[in-house]
Amino acid sequence: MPNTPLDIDRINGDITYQEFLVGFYFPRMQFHLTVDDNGIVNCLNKDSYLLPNRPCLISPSLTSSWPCFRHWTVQSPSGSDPLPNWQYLSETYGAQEVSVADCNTRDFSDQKRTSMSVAQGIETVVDAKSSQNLPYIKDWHLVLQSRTGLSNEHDKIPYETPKIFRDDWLNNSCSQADDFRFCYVGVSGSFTPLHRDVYASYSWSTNVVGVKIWRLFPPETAPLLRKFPSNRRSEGIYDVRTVDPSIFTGWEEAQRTMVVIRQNPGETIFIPSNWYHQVENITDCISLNHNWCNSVNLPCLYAAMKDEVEEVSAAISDVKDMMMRHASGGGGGGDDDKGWQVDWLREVDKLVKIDAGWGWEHFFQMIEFNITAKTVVAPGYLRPADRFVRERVCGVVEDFVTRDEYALLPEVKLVVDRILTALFAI
Ligand SMILES: O=C(O)CCC(=O)C(=O)O
Ligand SMILES: [Fe+2]
Repeated sequence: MPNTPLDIDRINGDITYQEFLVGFYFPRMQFHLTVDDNGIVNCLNKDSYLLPNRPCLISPSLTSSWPCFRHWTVQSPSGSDPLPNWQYLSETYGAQEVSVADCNTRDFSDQKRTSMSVAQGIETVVDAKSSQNLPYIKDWHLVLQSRTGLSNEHDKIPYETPKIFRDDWLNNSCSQADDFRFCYVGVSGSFTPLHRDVYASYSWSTNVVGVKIWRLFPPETAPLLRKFPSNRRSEGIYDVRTVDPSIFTGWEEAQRTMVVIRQNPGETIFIPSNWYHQVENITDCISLNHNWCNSVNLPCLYAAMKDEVEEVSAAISDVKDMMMRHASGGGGGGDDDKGWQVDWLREVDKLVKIDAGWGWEHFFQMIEFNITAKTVVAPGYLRPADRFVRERVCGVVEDFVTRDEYALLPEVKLVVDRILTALFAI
């Protein structure tokens, strides 16, 4: 029998960064907290979110000044919650590119996706309302694509990142290709299957229109959400509403940790690192969300990268054997030995990039870019103290310099060494 779902904190949008980071009572205690293997702080004060990695739901006052609430909505004839202004969205952003998921068609752990223009995507969504179809516009890079071709400022910048989320290293990267700022547009009934966010990043998501149900599971529950709990690569639950407990034997136990949240129009949810979540649109919905990271969850991202490398290495261990045999067969000495190891690390790195989206070089470039003063996007009062940042980055670098990738991949070593130099300046 399912237990009563747990709840999360509902907080006032006036929350300050210090309260969000570490809590009201211990604003200067960031250095004295104990940290577990994933960098999660065992914080004395549970009334905070970023350091203890706890989710929360924030009231509409956090985002009420956003222009999109005015321009993207129309009043409903019945006087209830505003509805999407499909015509405005299509006329303004119609030429941009999106992927549209068909929520009725599973594709491994995701849904079947089709690329199209925003105009076509919106037409698909509007047409679906008189059918059984469940189209869902996902991962629309609205901010990135709105930089050009729009004349009104409120269309170019329809919202601004709330202050408490400004310390964002993922979207402050050197490469234009990296953008994790999305708009989601779906019909009532559309959904996003159970997942953890990319690179173990955080997410924040604001409903501009509509109501969503979020089902959350804390990071410790992750093994129970898999077919074979001890095998990280085994199939995961796709839809928590239709789980077969004879296949997912941990499900009954997992359910006891599930948190079910109703997110109303204007509300913002904060999803911490490694929290699994499934999202269901109860009405037609438009939401804005960012995946983000900073010094606080950096250890989670680093741990996720190491796991990924380990998993890929295990999956292609036969290639390693082959490379080793080939090298020793060639009558090589020490240098040959190093040669095959470099090839092996590059092979793993290549696959990690394909699977996870980035490799070590890119990961450390992101860190370098963000600890270099000129690129910092958040002012001092919207990020942890410099000393905390330095300790966080040092922890990651100190571990990494013991790895083969540091010793054998010069392009990665170069970036890490530059970080070590930059740390002195913090
Ligand atoms: O709104 C959705 O359907 C998915 C959003 C999500 O997974 C996120 O914000 O992390
Ligand atoms: Fe997500």
